[in-house]
Amino acid sequence: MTAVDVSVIIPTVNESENISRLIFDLHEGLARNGMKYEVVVVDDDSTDDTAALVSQISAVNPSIKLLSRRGRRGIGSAIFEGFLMSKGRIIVTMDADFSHPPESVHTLVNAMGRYDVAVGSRYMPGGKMNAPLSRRVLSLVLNRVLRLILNLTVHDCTGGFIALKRTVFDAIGEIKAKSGDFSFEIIYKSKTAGFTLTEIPFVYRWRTTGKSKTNIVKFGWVYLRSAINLKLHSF
Ligand SMILES: Nc1nc2c(ncn2[C@@H]2O[C@H](COP(=O)(O)OP(=O)(O)O)[C@@H](O)[C@H]2O)c(=O)[nH]1
Ligand SMILES: [Mg+2]
Repeated sequence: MTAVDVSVIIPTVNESENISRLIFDLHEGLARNGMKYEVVVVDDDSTDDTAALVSQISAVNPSIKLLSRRGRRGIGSAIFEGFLMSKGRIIVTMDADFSHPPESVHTLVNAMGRYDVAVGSRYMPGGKMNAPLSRRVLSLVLNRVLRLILNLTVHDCTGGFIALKRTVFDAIGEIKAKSGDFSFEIIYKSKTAGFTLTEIPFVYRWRTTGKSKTNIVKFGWVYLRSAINLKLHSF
């Protein structure tokens, strides 16, 4: 076994109201379950205290790591650079705003006993998407279309809450997606490479503090283009 069991990668922009509490909750859930973990926060020029808070925590807990990017943006490349910096045998991607429940991380991690990739899903029995109606409808329609284009069995391919073995990351290589399309890039490439996937329901909570940086209408088009590119050029 490697020194680190689980690396949790969290992209952030202005999440000072969430990040300390999230790191604390992850520590409670993972360390208390006997897992050696690390948290890699990839921050893009937050103008609030996000980066300062993470570096303060990392000074007392070396399992918490900060990658501060300057003049850069994009969840996709943040996740990829977080992967490159991480050491865990298992890697988990999650948002900083509690939309992905920290208490569900160990459920995804446990699924790694039987599968190579575990996809957190809002769109299967037991899962739920709590968000404004327009956002829910657009997300559902987008997921239907993406499933068709990429021929996926997974019901939620844009959720961003995924656990994967490091061997999967080593095989699929660079993540080219710029934003939340990293989710279906990982799902599609790992499926195409022959890895096993499972879907685990989770209840998505709409953020209660801080602001969403997603414009789903704009991203809808970006996602469609990127799905078509994946289909035409990947592997
Ligand atoms: N590093 C990085 N993180 C980002 C960027 N945009 C959003 N995030 C983070 O990615 C996660 C999801 O973003 P969020 O704004 O909540 O989007 P939404 O959940 O789709 O409304 C949060 O943790 C954000 O702080 C970015 O450009 N760079
Ligand atoms: Mg969010």
